[in-house]
Amino acid sequence: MPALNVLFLNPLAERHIQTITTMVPDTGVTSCDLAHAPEYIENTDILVAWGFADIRRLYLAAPKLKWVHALSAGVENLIFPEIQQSTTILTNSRGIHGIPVSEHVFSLMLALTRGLPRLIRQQQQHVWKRIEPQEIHEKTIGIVGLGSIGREVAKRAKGLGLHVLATKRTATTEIFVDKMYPPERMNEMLSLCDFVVVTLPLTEDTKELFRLEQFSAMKPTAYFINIARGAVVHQPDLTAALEQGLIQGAGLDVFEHEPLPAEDPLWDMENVIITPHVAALSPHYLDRAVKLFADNLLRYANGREMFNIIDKAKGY
Ligand code: OXD
Repeated sequence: MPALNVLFLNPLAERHIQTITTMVPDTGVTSCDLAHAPEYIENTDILVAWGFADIRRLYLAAPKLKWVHALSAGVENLIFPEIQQSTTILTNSRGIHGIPVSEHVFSLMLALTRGLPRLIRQQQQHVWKRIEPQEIHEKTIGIVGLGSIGREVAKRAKGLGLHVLATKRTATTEIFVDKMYPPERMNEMLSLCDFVVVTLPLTEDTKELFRLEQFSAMKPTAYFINIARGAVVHQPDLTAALEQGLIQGAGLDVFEHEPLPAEDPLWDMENVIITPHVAALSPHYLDRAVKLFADNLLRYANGREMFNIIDKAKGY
């Protein structure tokens, strides 16, 4: 019997299993989907799942489980009363998202400012019609909730010649940020921004943080980019802000309800780019996530302090 049994609710390649067993040799690694997980859960010590997986029933049937790890940064479905009241450790994969998500943020910003949605529509109709794209150089970007993703956005923003503002709960010195704001001064920051990029986790405090008041504080020429969680925004207010021209446009990867319902008005807005929650995805995602998990597994196995532990009361 291996010393530790890990159950992954995601397919793994042989190299992923090797990454884990090279780090902690006496580990049994099984991977299956949620439907087959009850077959293995009795002997599982560590469960690895996506944050959106509905694992509650599985959790309640897991007598040995000591640790649940999220392959994602978001842990929304992994927090429920029973796990909150337990001593089960909950960790996430924060720290591996910065590269793909910041590249996605700039894809959206550049596509919106260079007029790509309109140019692609013209291409589909074989229309040769020149437009006047905008520049992002020397514009101001405001990053709401500066963390590891926000820092990668800030670094790239500086490289592209933007002024960088950011909100953060705890004051830190940030080399790529020109000015930091505490969360209670967010609206003041929003009023200065040409681009507002949301990189906050979803918690009780951040739920529906963006309402009409926040969109009204923004410039009518500003673009709103959300790669965090849809529920950080009151979506009907965002829709109204776009319809009423309170802001110029939006790049949205996340929504209150996913998939975004087919009848949602956001789909057909010419000033909106919609992507289906793919900002973090890249061919390197799982390799990075497994490496991060294996590093933490080694700490766990040696009784050392683990990283990326979620405060189950706060939700991040
Ligand atoms: C995540 C995401 O939470 O990709 O990891 O949204």
